Amino acid sequence: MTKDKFLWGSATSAYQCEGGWNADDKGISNWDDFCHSEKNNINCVTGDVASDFYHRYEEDIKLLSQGGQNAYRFSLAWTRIIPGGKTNVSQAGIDFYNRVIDTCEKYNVEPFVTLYHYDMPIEYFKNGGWENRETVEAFIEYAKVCFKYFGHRVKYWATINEPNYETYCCYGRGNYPPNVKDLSRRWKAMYHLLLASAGAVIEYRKLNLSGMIGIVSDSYSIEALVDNEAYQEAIKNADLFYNKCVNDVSVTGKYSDAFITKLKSEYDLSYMKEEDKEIFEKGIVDYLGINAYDRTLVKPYTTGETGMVANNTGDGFTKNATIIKNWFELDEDPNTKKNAWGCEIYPKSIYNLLLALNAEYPKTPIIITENGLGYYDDLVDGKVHDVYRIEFLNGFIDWMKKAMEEGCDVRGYFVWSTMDLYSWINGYKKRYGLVYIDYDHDNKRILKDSYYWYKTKIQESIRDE
Ligand code: BGP
Repeated sequence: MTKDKFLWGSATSAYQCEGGWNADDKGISNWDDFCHSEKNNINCVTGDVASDFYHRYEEDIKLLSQGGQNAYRFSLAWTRIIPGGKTNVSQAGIDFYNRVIDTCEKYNVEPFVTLYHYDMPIEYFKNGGWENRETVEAFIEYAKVCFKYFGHRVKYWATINEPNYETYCCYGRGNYPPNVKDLSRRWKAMYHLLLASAGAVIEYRKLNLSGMIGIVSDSYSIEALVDNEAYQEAIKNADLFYNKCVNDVSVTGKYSDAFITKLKSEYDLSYMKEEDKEIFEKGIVDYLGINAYDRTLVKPYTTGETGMVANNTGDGFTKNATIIKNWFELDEDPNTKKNAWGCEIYPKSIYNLLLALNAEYPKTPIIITENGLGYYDDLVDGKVHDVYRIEFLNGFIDWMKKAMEEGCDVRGYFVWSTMDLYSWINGYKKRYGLVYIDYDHDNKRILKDSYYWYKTKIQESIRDE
């Protein structure tokens, strides 16, 4: 991978910002289906309109560019490109993303494209989703279509967004569709996600394009408040559970023995086929995309059944409690500040994480594909003074730079998110954007203080390079 300019950008995903859920040819996705069902009972909103990016992409990309950013990470909706989970490609879907890429070109913004960010055709989802190996084949066919149409225009590709966090929520916490609490199903779905990712990497390489392809992995600095053997063991187990389960396979082409031994002792792994080993080996990524929000504090497992609780209400006190029987439990540091959804405000975690990743995978470049702070922003007199977000992001960027000075090979950084958007189960009040969206007034875009701060931070960073 040749060294290009550092990517300074921000990110979104299709379901969270596009809206136009049934516009033109678009098929129905698992998230359309879930949000329209009675299972969507916490914040009861949908992504039907979301940030209306489907109609306002030009304004959003222009603002991003005027904010000094040189890259935009977004995802393609599988349901727009191949509606109905069949084989027919929708010209309307291709045209839409070509218009988005044209707009990026017009404003000198590098498009950074994720193939899959949680939303899949409902037809595959109803057939078992990622638990069904047929979805892997279907995804690879979809990836080939995307490379065919956009491969010559897009230099940065990501296969899958967060195989860990998605399956943690879908099959652990049970708050994302299919709302299951069964880790054996989680591991199977994750295996297929990783196989699909490796398969897409192989297809991309066959085309001999000049870009690069990686995976986006939510990864954590796993830490403990106590230093003894039992806590060290909990750290190791949590590292397997959250990080290495995805990163080892994607970066080294194989699972670690420790991980397989641990899984084998609890689950049937007959879906792991011998012939897949070659796919994983050939499907090694060019870079590792990291979504970094907070650290993970753990303690040893003591007692009780496996259970995971998510704070999706932003009530300021519900704990994101987790017990993984015989592995670890999540811990709490009463001295660290958190947002209303229980996310620690701890920028140094990016430094700790980057150093750990560099030690583990020294040859693989890293791109920070997401970093951001969810908050209840207030619009006062037409302004949003989000000092808390500025402080958070500034801390992360400075700690990232320190890690780079110490030898970590980081090639880009993306704020989550470009503008406010749908925050999955958390609805619309949990805002992450550099740009505020006034949902009550025609989705008007209003630049937050963090938007201006980021512009200056990028300019200063480029000057200091
Ligand atoms: C990541 C996802 C994003 C985004 C972000 C914030 O896990 O890739 O899609 O949503 O987290 O999370 P949330 O919206 O749940 O607060």
